[in-house]
Formats: sequence, structure tokens, C-alpha cells
Amino acid sequence: MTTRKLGLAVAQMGPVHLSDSRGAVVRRLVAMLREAKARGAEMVVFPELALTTFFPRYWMEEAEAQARFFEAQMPNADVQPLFDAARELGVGFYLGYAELAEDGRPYNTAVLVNQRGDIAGKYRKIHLPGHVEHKPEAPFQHLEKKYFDVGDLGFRVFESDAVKYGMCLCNDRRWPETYRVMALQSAEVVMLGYNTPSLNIHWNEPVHLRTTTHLVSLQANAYQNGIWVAAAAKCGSEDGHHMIGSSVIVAPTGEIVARTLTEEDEVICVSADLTLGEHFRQHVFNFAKHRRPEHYRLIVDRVGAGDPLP
Ligand code: ING
Repeated sequence: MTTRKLGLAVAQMGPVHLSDSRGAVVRRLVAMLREAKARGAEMVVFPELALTTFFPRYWMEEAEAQARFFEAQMPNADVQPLFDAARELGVGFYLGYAELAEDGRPYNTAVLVNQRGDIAGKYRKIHLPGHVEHKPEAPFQHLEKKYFDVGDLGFRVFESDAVKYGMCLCNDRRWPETYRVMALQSAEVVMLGYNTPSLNIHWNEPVHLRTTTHLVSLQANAYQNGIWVAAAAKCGSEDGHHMIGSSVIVAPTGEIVARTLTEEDEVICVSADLTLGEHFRQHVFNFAKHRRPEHYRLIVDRVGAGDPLP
């Protein structure tokens, strides 16, 4: 089997504050795209909601949120320098942003842009965590269910520059169905961005568990689906609200191949051997040979947990 190598990078972002302009943010993204290219990257993964602060932590009217934090076009004047740099450098990227769709619906979205700077795929976040009601007593809100509609594009795999990429966003990474649906479409690399508050408002969770559960979700699913997983944080303290870092690139072995050390803008880059996944998909997780969907029906037929089957 001839080895296929992909220069795969994750561009982690430090905080984006309410006072940070789109222009200032895009300059940071372009700088990291250039660094990644210099280190051999062919594909660069940016975080979820990369252009703005994590605004679902704030209560406001939807109209205000959409006016301040959403993009009605992609690309647009603010992000065009990033698309131009991608074309100039011949590097693809994944970018998360708040999308105001043509029909007016709001989504938490990511696009895949190929090495010619063209949009080659789009994903709209399906697993929306948090709540819709105002929790005035909470230290911050988590209003993704208020500001975004559930994604309507499904989990898709896009072939771009000879690699099959899957995309998801943040909370999606905690649900095994996310990866399996994309692995059943022969994904080789799953890219995702995340904004993960380090404080749990529901119970007194030891803070280290935020990183543990983040990593175990990525490592298990990379291994169990024979895929590379590249996960980019926006992290650090945004106007006093801390989010975890630990951006990583995980191999189909489930091993962390690269990991960020800071909670600032930081690029990690690996030469990903895409044939490594094929070994696992042929021998360990050969879906066609070993899976028995007739015994998995409950996964699709039930939403919440119910009684044991009779
Ligand atoms: N953030 C968090 C995430 O899934 C969360 C929300 C954290 C849910 C921890 C459950 C546990 O990483 C987003 N934006 O989904």
C-alpha cells in the first residue's frame, strides 16, 4: 500500500474579546495560516465561532446577536484576506462561524475551503448544548439552543484535494454517532473546532475533567472509526470567561500525535499518514465484515433512554 501523507495543522486561537474587531481576528488567522504553511500544512483547522467571542454566553435578543456576531455572506469583506491567503499559499482550511443563511435561519456553521480558496463543503452544528431560557443566577449563559437552529445538512464527507474530510463542531465530538455516520461515508480525517467553558454550571465538576472528557471523546472515536481527528480550540479567558485549550491531532491509533501547550494562538502540525487508518478499517474496524446493524436498531429508534427491551 503506497503511503499517502497529508500536512495537517490545527490553528488554536487564544481569546477573542467583545472589543476585538473581525479585522483584528482575521489578521491572527492569516498569520497562523502562514505559519502552518511554513511547517508543511496542506489543511489548517480553525476553531468554532472563530471570528467572534463565544457570544452564546451572553443573554440578548436574537436580532442583536445576529446583527453583532453573524455572517450573512461567506466569504465577505472581513474574511476575504483569509481566503486570499489560502489561494496564494495553496492551503485549505476549516473555519467555524455563526451563519445567517439566505432563508434567514441562524446556524453554528463550519466551511471547508480547498487549496484554491473555494468553499468545498459546509456543515451546520447538529448537537446544540445548553438552554434557551435566561439563567440570571448563572455565572454565564450557554444559549446555543436559543441563537442557533439545529443543522439541516447532516454529517457529510467532502472529497477535497484527494482527501475525504468529515466536519463537525464542538459538542458533536462527544457523540459517537457523529463519527460513525462520517466513517460510514469513508471519512479519513474529521475536523472540528470547539469553544468549551472550563466551568460547569450544572454541578461542581473538577476542572481537569473538562480536558479529560474532551480528549477521551476524540481518542476513542478516532480509534473506533480508523480516522484522524483534528480539533481546534478557541480558548483562554474571553472577557473573564475561561475556556479550555488542549487542541490536538489524534491518529487512527487513538494516540495524540500533537497537542498545544498554551491557551493562546498556537499552531500544531503533523505529517498525517492517511494509510494508517486503512489498516484499522481493513482489519479491526472492517464495518462491512463485522457490523450487525440488525442489533443496533435502538440507536436510531429511540431518542432518550427507556425500558429494557422485553
Ligand atoms: N461547548 C461545550 C462542549 O461540548 C459542553 C459544551 C461542555 C457540553 C462540557 C457538555 C460538557 O464542548 C460547545 N460549544 O458545544
